[in-house]
Amino acid sequence: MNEFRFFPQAASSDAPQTDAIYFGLVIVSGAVVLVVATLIVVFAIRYRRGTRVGRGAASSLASREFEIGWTLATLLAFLGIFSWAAAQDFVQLRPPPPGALAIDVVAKQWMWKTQHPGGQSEINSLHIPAHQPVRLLMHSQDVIHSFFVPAFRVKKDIVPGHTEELWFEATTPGTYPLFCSEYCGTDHARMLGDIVVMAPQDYGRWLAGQPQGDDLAKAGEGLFRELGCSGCHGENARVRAPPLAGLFGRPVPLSDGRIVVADEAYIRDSILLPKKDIVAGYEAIMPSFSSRLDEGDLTKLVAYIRSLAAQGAGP
Ligand code: HEC
Ligand SMILES: [Cu+2]
Repeated sequence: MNEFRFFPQAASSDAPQTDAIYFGLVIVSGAVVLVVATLIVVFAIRYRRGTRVGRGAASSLASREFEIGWTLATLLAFLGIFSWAAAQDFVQLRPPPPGALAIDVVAKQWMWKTQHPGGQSEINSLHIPAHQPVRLLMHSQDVIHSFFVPAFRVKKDIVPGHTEELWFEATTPGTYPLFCSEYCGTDHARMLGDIVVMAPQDYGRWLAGQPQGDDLAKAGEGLFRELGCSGCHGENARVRAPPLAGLFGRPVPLSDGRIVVADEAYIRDSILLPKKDIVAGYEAIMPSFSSRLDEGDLTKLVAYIRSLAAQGAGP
């Protein structure tokens, strides 16, 4: 599939920094190893049995100051690398830039399912535009998997029951391997995929050519009725349940006094574990839907509720 490479291509905006940190560490560690190994050899020869060299108390050079200085210097060098890595790379990895393209990823034994905002879905592949931040919202349907794209220098474990986020910006069009890097069962080694980075106009053309999957939010609206959500959350419901329009991104006061922001993870938990966070002023009468929904359905429902925020209308 892919030709052998000693070092993976660097195809994301983050890759050069990550590589700089990697090589920085290798060089500093290499230098330390070299000095220590050389000293071991030199001392072994110099102080071998029978040589006539002084073995008395430490000479002035091997003083306490020298030892303290040497220990501090190495410590500071490595602390320096640590803060360099933390400040430049790790911290920057956290919040995705606003306007990032949001793509849903479902991992399961043994495949990757990806879905674009327009509803176009793919299996074991993901097409993305270059030079645009892409934000992945990832879920696992069974066990722990791990999304690993060496060319982008990104890797993130996907724990069932959690919403995991990851973002990157691809820089070079091409096809790059995607691996699962958490042992997840018999066919773990075959849980592979391709990340296809395209020039933005090619991506637009590719999207338009895909079979028009049901728009995610629209499919979610259908489910919302079928599952009976609208029976409680709809306008004419007889039960008292909070209206969901405008919910997404808003802070929600809970009955235990906490205030949480209604993000994707909160909405998923509201559907799967309604007893976990009770909205202040409401009875905990909502049933759990965890046994009736798979990841695909959940993604659709969340997309629907998210779209209500944008329109400001609906149930
Ligand atoms: C039996 C009535 C009932 C049904 C059916 C129901 N809900 Fe609820 N739902 C409630 C009530 C009451 C609350 C507020 C108390 C709580 O947080 O548990 C709530 C809370 C929520 C919240 C959090 C709202 C907020 O303001 O923070 C979301 C999201 C939600 N429901 C979505 C759904 C979805 C999606 C479905 C269908 C799969 C559904 N509900 C089915 C009654 C219901
Ligand atoms: Cu896996």
